[in-house]
Amino acid sequence: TQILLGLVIGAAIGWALGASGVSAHADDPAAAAAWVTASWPYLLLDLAGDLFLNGLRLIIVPLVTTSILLAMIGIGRGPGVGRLGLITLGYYTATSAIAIFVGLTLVNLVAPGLTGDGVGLLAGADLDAFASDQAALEDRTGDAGLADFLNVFRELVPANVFAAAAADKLLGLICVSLLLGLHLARRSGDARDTLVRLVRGVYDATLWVTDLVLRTAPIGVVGLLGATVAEQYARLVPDARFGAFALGLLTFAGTALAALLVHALVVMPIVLLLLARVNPIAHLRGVFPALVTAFSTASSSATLPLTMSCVEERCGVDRKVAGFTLPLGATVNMDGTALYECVAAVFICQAFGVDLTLPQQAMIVATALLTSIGVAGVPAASLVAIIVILEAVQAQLPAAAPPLIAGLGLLYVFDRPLDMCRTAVNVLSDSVAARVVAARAIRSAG
Ligand code: DAS
Repeated sequence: TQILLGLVIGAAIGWALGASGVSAHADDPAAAAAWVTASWPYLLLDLAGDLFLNGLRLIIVPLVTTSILLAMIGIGRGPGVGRLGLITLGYYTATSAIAIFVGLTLVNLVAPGLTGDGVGLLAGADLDAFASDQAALEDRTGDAGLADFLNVFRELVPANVFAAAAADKLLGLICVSLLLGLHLARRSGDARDTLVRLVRGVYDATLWVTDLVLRTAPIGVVGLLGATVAEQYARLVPDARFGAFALGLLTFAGTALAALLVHALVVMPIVLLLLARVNPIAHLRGVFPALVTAFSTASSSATLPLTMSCVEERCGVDRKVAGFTLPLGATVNMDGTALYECVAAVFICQAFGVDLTLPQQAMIVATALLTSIGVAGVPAASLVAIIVILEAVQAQLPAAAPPLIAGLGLLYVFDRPLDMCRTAVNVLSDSVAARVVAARAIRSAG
């Protein structure tokens, strides 16, 4: 209830602050945003939000490493670990593929109807007016491409675990923890027992810190949401640039949101009922604090401590299963992101009049599935993945074709609110994975 209250209060304060900024600078979104972000209410909200976010990020590395180590030590000796790994990876692949299918279906239903010959949604859009957003996007993603994206998979084997920890590069830490945990599960002796006791001690201390940080969640959510709503409102609402094709952009955002809602409120409950025999309403209530935090932070990784706390304590999932599936899921299982990548890529192609063939859409599906594994659980992480998809399509188009990437700069202005929604779907799917694996692993062990 407190988190829900934080959500409502944060949104209300943010809305009021954003509206004040717009009324102070009605026809100049940049000035309105500057006014908001220099105001003392915003600075206080931003401080509260950052303190909460730092508290969550402080816990991620010790929590991920010790929870996976203990999970592997707990299950690594028995035959179940292989089965548990297979069920987990099978779930991740299947639900991300379903999410992509949901997104593709919706965007194909919506976009051609609006674009007709393909340019309808961007008709009237002076893309040069979005040059600053395009520049901001390129600043953020650099000259990202497939080669850069595959670097993410280089992190699977970190050259230095401390450097990986310092850079929040979780993929490498997870792999090292899985291997070391398996090793410790199959060893015995004093040295091994001492190391296990140390890991357990660090894990318990991390849980204590997690509990402290989570007590501040309501205030943290007010700060995070209030600052985000205020700034986004001031930046987006008065932006006359949208006028000519606001309908097109709102249609894109609406399509993405509808697909995310279908996945969260139809697909996920069906999976919970069929594969975990769990009441979806009870599950959603159990993980609600984590979903609100995911929405407020737009970061699956930062939300991980709360996701683990909700799934273990409010949903009753065994610590070994949660400790294995959730850190892995927060990094490689991103249904919302996979869905969004497809919707954005197809929407941009349609808007530029590029009617995708079935093989090209199949390529988008495969690329989205692969890249969603490599997307980090941090804000706006999927932009690089969408660039990879657009580049793959662009390579198949004639040289005279428009630069698809310019459409992404356009969607970039909307990215934060949509990122908050897709991150909440990512976290929801991670929590459902823990329920499914717990049910299947228990059934196979039983
Ligand atoms: N913000 C990412 C996450 O934390 C998702 C994304 O960028 O699509 O899950």
